[in-house]
Amino acid sequence: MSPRLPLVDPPGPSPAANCTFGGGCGRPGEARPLPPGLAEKVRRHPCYSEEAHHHFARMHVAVAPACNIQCHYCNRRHDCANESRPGVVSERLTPDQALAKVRAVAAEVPELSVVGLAGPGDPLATPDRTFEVLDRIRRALPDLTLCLSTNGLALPDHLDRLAALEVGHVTVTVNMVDPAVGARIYPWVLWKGRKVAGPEASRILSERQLEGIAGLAARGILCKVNSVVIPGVNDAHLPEVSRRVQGLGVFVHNLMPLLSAPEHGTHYGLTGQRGPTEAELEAARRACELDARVMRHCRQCRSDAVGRLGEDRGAAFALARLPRETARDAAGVRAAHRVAVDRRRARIEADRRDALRLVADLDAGLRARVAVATRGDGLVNEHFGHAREFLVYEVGREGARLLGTRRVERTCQGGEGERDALAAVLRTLADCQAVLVAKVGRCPRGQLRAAGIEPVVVEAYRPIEAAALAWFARFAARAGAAHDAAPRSAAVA
Ligand code: CLF
Ligand code: SF4
Repeated sequence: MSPRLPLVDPPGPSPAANCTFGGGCGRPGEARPLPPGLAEKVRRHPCYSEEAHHHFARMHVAVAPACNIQCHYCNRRHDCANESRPGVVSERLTPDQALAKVRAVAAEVPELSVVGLAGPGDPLATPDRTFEVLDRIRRALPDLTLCLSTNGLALPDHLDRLAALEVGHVTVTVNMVDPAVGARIYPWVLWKGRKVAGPEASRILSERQLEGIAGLAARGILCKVNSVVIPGVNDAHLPEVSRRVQGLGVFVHNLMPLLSAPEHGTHYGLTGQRGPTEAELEAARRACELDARVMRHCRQCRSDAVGRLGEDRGAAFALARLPRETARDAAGVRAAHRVAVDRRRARIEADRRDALRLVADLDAGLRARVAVATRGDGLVNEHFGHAREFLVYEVGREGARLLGTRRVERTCQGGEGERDALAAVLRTLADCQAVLVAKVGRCPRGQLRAAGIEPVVVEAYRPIEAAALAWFARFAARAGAAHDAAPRSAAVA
């Protein structure tokens, strides 16, 4: 197959200049490493470090039943869209149930490193319940990182309590810093016992959010800002949001697409407000990347999600399935996993450095896009037909940089619907030059080729970045050969 032309992308940061976390991805020896304290804080947090998300898991405990504001992308029957895809939480937990669930997951999932409170309402709208849960988890399982997500309205009132419980990471959803924009997102907030509507509601919310974010920084609590990208409402305004929050010490900005299917019953869903296209989301992320680190591996997970990002083992830990008592907390098993991950990281980094040498002399402007099927561990280790998502990387001589994740239906479904699912995957990956997989069947292999996407199995079970670079070196050689051959052919003709 002759290679398609390399991409000519809109001007944007290069992979090396913008490793997603500017070194905070935890790669040893990255060009702009984070200060040691900060690097250590994100090293095992799957949301704050793209690199860590290959190795570590989070779990959410859905203990927050209520909210103190109204967002047009949410209704009270669904998960908090700040942190979840809209969908009903299976179970709302009491503090006792939450602790039992955390103990059970911790005993069974060695890669668990973070427990988060992220809905279905706002955890700080019911602070007593939230702090009871945080306190009990902190005492029972001190090696786990505590994380919390909030709309920020009540945040300034609880900063000291968060710090006292060593909650290391707080996400604040900031969709605007201009009340005129906010009035199109938030119909009301509950403030000092009364419902405030219009731009005044957004003014109060914004002031409280910014005050809370500054307070987190002052206490050494790492802050991530989530923003929902709403085309025509706040998309053009988000770079201003990024600048403001970056100035307050926010660690990373996560731009998530609005999900607004009519069946969710939200205001936006019912009034036809659409979410962004892939291109619009990418444009918004690039615009914000000029001022802030931008997260690209968020999965908009449920408020009761369990597992690595991209997998959901929540059903296996439903209340009815929890043991009456969990005898062990398996802290030793988790510690052993961390040691094993450090060894794996060293091997991955060595492979990456070797692979970078293969492409060091290529044209700096040469770029390609590859999709990767992975089950975790930072490896190309998933069968094409089993993949429920692909990670899409932009590859250049500086390295491979994650652009985003794309969900798909499994194409290997035992017959029914496979043809439609494959067609959908081909559309989803249409902008990619190759797809790196552990294995791929003959039929999809042919169809991928026909669609101009090279199926690559020779890099199976290698670390993702090294595999992408090795493929890129071959791709560039073929592109160069095709380029050299073209004038000669023309001359002969
Ligand atoms: Fe949960 Fe959020 Fe903590 Fe992560 S999720 S409270 S920071 S532990 Fe992560 Fe899920 Fe995206 Fe949230 S992938 S929705 S960013
Ligand atoms: Fe829903 Fe979360 Fe918004 Fe509250 S903050 S209305 S729970 S999306």
